[in-house]
Parts: sequence; structure tokens; C-alpha cells
Amino acid sequence: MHFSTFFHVSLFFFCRKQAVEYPIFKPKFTWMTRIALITGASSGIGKSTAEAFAKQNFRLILCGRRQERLDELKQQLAEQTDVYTLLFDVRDEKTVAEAIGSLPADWKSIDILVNNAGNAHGMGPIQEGSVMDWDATMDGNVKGLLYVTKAVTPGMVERRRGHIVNLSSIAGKQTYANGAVYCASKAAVEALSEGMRLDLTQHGIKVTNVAPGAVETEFSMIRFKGDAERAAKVYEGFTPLTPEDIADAITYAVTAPAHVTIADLTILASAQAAATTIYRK
Ligand code: 8X3
Repeated sequence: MHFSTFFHVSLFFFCRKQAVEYPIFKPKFTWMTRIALITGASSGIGKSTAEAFAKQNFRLILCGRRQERLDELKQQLAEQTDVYTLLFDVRDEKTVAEAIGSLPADWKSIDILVNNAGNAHGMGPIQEGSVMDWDATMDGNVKGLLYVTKAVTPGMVERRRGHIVNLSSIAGKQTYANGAVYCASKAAVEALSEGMRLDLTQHGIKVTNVAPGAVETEFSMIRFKGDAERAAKVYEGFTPLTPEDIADAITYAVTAPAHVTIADLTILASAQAAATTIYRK
């Protein structure tokens, strides 16, 4: 190879490596920036993560079920970075595969996957549980996470580069009364994070498990099926986490130096000691 070709090829890979590994080096060119795909990006932790990633100049693939919300966020972030939106429900494997498979060539090389989509549907003792709620919880939190991972991971393995962030919960570490199915779904996420790390580390892919406690989002409104009074009570008498707090931690994990894997982060409000122990005023 001619020296000048060798020099330019080396410079290209050096610059990209710096851009990928060191956040301090803010890349301005498309080929230098990382691509992050975020599920459940239209609200809560997903939306805040998109906002935090835009500040890092990551190019963003925002996925969700509500097109107007995705469009609004795309418009909001357009000045900071490139945004592409994908409309799908993580519970529908065919749509997940088709949507991610339809990405244009310059969006296909996903560097960061944030498996954030998921919810709790209903809360109560197991003997009174609704099968529909169980299906919605398990299908979204466990199978949905798997479907998206299946669509994204082979490319990461091929490129020998990638970072997967799975949103678990304190509920995945501590089971509480009336939450058996949600806790089980998040315990599955904990196991999947560990299993993915075991399988993917050898391919140059990092896996981070993030387990938040009480974060004030639409989470409780969905859990309690729109009962605003019951949802508000969850966050009464103490300062809960905000979605921005979790987005900060995710950003910390994905911008750590190349030789560092942030494997597991449990994040609680300072008034929360355990899943069901919150000191309220
Ligand atoms: C949400 C936190 O404590 O309601 O994952 O399970 S909690």
C-alpha cells in the first residue's frame, strides 16, 4: 500500500476510535459519530436518554408506538443531531424485525442499543391477576427486549463493536408483594443482561444493566390504569428520581473508556432504602 493511502486509512480509524471512545472529542462528521437506538423513546427515561445522547452528538434512532411524540422529539433534537424514527411495538416480533431491517445503509451500524421499552400493567395479589396484564408485562419487558436485541446484535457481532443497555429495576433484584409478575419480568432482564454479557464480551460488545428505584414518569399511571390519584401517591412525601437522573447514568456508562464496562447500576432516590422502603415526610 502506498504510504499516503496507509496514512489516510490509519487517520480515519484513529479519528473514529477517538470519537467512539472519548466523549471529550465531539465528532462533527456523520462517519465519526456513534448511532444509538432507543426503544420507548417517546417518554420518560427513553426520552431523557435521547436528549442526553443528543448532547453527545450521537445520531439517534428513536423507536416508539406514538408517531406524533417521536416526531416532536425529532424536531426538538434536530438542531443538535441527526434523528431517525421507527414506529413499532416491541411485542410484535415481525414489525420489530421489519422496522430495524428497513433502516437505510447509513443508519444500520448501530453502536448503542438502549432496551428501555417496558411497563408494569396492574398491581395486586397473584390469585387476582389478569392474564391480559401478565401477557402485556412479560411480552413487553422480556420478549420485546429479546426481539429488539435479536434484530440489532448480529450486526454488532459482525462489526466487533457495540454497547447494550438494558433497563431493569430494583424490582428485578427484590420481589415485593402485589408485584410478582412485574418483579419476575425484571428478574428476567437481570438474567438476560448477565447472559448477554457472557455471550457478547468476546465479540467486543459491552452490556450494562440499569436498575432504577422510584422514578417519576408515566410508569405508575400505566400500572394503575390511569388512576392519577393512586399514581401520585407513589411519589408523595419524598423526592423521587427523575428520568434525567437515569439518563445521566446511562450516558456515564456508554461514554466510559473502551477498557471499562459498567456492568450494573442500581439507582435509588436518596429517601429510598429498598424496593418497598421509602422514607416519606
Ligand atoms: C419501577 C420501580 O419500585 O415501582 O421499576 O418497582 S418499582
